[in-house]
Amino acid sequence: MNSRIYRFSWFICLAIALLSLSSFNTAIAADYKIGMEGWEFNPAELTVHAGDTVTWINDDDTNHDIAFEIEFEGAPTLDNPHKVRTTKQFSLAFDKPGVYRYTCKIHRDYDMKGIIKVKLVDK
Ligand SMILES: [Cu+2]
Repeated sequence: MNSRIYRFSWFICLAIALLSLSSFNTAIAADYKIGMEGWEFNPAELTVHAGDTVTWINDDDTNHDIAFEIEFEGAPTLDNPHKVRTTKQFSLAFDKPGVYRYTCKIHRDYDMKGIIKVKLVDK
């Protein structure tokens, strides 16, 4: 075999290997942001992958909180909401697939609520 062709095909193999590695890395974990603005969560519905992190940012000039309807590790619940003061933020990692409904307990009567859907990571 012509040695130049041999070296070129080896280079192509290496390039493909590096490309697949880098796309694998970007699939490991992502950080999503949800605004708290005008007494609404934006987006109100968000789909992430297991292992991703969601950060809520309070852009309102009033305090909000976050309370999940079911208990899971690290999550504030209806009995113990996490207050997110104006200009502050709160982050939570979602490790298990499922549907996670939450509300701002302070403004629950104003329908301030959201859903996080967590999917399995595609392999
Ligand atoms: Cu609120």
